Amino acid sequence: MKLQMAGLVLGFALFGSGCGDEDKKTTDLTPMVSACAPATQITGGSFSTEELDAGPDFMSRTAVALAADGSIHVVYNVATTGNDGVTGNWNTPGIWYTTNKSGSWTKTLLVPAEGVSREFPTIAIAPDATVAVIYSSNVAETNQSDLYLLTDRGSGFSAPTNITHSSPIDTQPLMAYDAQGLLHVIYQEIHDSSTYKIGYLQISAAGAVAHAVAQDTTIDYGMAIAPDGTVHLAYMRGDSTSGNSVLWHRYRDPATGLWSASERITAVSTSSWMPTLAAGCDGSVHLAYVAGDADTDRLTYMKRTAGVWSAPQELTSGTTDRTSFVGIQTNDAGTVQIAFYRNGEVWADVLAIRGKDGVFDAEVALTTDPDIEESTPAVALAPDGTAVVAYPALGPELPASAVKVATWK
Ligand SMILES: [Ca+2]
Repeated sequence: MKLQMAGLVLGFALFGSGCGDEDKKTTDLTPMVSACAPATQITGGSFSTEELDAGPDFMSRTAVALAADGSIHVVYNVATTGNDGVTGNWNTPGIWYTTNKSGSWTKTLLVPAEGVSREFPTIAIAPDATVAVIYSSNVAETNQSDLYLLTDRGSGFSAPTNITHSSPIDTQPLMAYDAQGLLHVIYQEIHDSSTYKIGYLQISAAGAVAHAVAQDTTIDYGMAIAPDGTVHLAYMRGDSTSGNSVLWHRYRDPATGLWSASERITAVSTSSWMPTLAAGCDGSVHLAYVAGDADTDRLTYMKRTAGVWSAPQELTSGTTDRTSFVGIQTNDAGTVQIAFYRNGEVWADVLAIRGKDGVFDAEVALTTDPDIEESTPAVALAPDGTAVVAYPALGPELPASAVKVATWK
């Protein structure tokens, strides 16, 4: 396996598009020395829930970001049903945005469906408070898909601009800002039915896009951006000998633009998948994922300190544990906030766990209604320890659904 992976030990040069000055901004990043800002660790507290949207349509794929002023920003898909009157299939989804920045929740149709699917919305907030949304959109009656960017610099969102323009199918973006305001985006490129690659691009504060493609093949990945601009990537690959899925990690050095060698970080004797990452200001990397056998799917945690990964730590238990859809964030105080979905003892609920230095409190159920299926939680975490978990809730009358946030106070 190591020999096979050796071929992946190659960086790739960034090639810019647009004017030269902007290219320099994206390629000549000066690495900064990470220093953890003063932050507080809150103890006690509990989650309280708000419903942000509800209706007869199918809501899904929530993403959430917290601004420095404490306001919550959520994007999600809404698809209507039964458009052809025959099959009752989901109609194409559009993207909605809601925020409590004004003091109360306001809801905006950010991108209408217009006959094609707008999917996988993701949101991030820059150090200068710019709100960025990226999503994938297909082209009518083709499988082609590109990524689009909208930004709100304080006076409303811009029109979407295509940031990939490439022939492969570009989809499922994940993104985060570094401390210098550079936006880093990891996404999936589907070149054909058997060729999946991880794409990577940067967007400068001025909007210049520079992109390149990592060569790894995967359909399951997580990413995190350290304050100094280091891009961390964890991803799942099949192990041909054991037949299990295993997790790998690599990172991009902002000073050289080169990617590290890929390092296998979970054992081939256990199946591991659905990696999600958070990067600490001290250079640490936090990984939450699912590890399973025939009977259980466990929420599992690992931490990378000074380049070394800790042993896997199971955070859930129970004989019918079916954990999935994991989200994780960390802050300058070292608090680690994880949210996840479980289809097990209590049917289809969202739960949360928080901890620090590998010591985690007992899990908290954010939802308990057996008639409602809550899933796919997205997590944001403020410097003061305030955590926000956003998720869609489906039922009990299908397709009626809702989007909710649970806030730790
Ligand atoms: Ca439930």
